[in-house]
Amino acid sequence: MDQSNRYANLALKEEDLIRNGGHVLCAYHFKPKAGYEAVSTAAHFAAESSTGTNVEVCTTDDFTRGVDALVYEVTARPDGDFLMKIAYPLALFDRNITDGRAMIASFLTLTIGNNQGMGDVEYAKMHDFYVPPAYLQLFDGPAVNITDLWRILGRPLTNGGMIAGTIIKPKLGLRPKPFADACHEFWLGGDFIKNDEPQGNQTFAPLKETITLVADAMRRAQDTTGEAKLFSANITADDPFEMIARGEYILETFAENAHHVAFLVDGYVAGATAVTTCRRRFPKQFLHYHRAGHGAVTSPQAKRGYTAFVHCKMSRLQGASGIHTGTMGFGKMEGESADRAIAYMLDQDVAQGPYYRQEWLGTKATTPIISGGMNALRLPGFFSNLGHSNVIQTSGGGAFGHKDGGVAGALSLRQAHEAWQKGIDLVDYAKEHKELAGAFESFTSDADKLYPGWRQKLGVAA
Ligand code: CAP
Ligand code: MG
Repeated sequence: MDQSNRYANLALKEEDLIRNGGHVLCAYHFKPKAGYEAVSTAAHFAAESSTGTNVEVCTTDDFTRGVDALVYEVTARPDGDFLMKIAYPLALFDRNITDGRAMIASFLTLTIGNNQGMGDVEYAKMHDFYVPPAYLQLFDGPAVNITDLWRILGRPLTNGGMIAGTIIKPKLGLRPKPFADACHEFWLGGDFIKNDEPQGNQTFAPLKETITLVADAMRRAQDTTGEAKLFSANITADDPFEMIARGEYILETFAENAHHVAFLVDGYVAGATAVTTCRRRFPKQFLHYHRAGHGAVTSPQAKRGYTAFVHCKMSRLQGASGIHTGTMGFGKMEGESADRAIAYMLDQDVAQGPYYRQEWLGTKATTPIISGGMNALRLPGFFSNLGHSNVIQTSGGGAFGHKDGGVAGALSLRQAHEAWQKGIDLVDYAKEHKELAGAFESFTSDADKLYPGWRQKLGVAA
């Protein structure tokens, strides 16, 4: 059934929709199945995403029609598919009965819900969305971000620079004492340690035992170095009450250092409820959003779902203090240098996305967390591409893969950041900093690729 006359209005002007502020706007790359026409299929997509189904129903009234999602653009793309833009009336989105605020669950159920499996749609993937002020103000947004961590570290609260971090590796398989020993080692040279995304309460490393030892390791490392240290503890669980129990135990155990603790939530796999449980039950803690699993829908290979840009934008609305933003082609995970647009969208108050300019109206920034195959040698190129170093950077292999161990690995990360900040060539800086020189010898394939001739300059035999 062609529903274009009801769910498509290509005469609508985007600037009018934005000025009126009554709609969330979504841009999809979309392809109808063979034999289906683009506009009528888009109209059906909008129907299934709002007030309709595949046939007219007798219960529809004028009010219903007034909140229809409307296709306002269908434009052929060079790739052989279409750009489809849909305006979703704000009234469609669910609101809490407790405080009237908005929820990402409802945003996703409508805009990336049943429409992902329609028989007449080959694929549709959201590449950007626009949130008007009336809806933006209903989201929690971040309560804490890198500024709060710089304050704990005694850094300048503006441009406080890279927080040198690691992930305790191996990803799984360390019992409590070797885990805590690794934490202590890294903290003697670095700032920030996170649980790896699957680490929690495995039977070989009970959370309560591990956290007790890690809290002690933090105290000792702080005493030894005279520096504040940070730990991002994974509290992800299916059950919000389990998450709360973990968080409460962790804060109680870290005691006088409880404000040095961030909470890590595997936000993609555990979903919006888990993120919001953490954001609302522990609003004073840095909410570390790990995105493990996102690649299933955000990968450029995926034709459905939404992009990494969209995923990260949703996390700022939910209140992530920081989210893994990718290494923009400088690390081991999928990504490219243009992904810096994700970081700008997260930490600026006005940012241009692929299709929409978003004003965040004072919403706190979400800090880019840069991780995945990084080491000291890769940092300068990354920072130059991004244009700044106000990020949390976590190197797992890049720290504990250092030939001289975790302390040297941590120091090499700090030294690489210093060299970039000072505008000094990394090889030249390594001549005066042995841990950084050690990183060249530890990651020789990177060194050869990024710094040809490094061996001669550092007097290292081939
Ligand atoms: C990195 C990491 C991170 C990924 C996540 C890992 O370890 O701990 O989870 O970087 O990817 O498990 O691979 P390494 P992203 O430093 O040893 O690579 O940040 O892109 O979400
Ligand atoms: Mg990991």
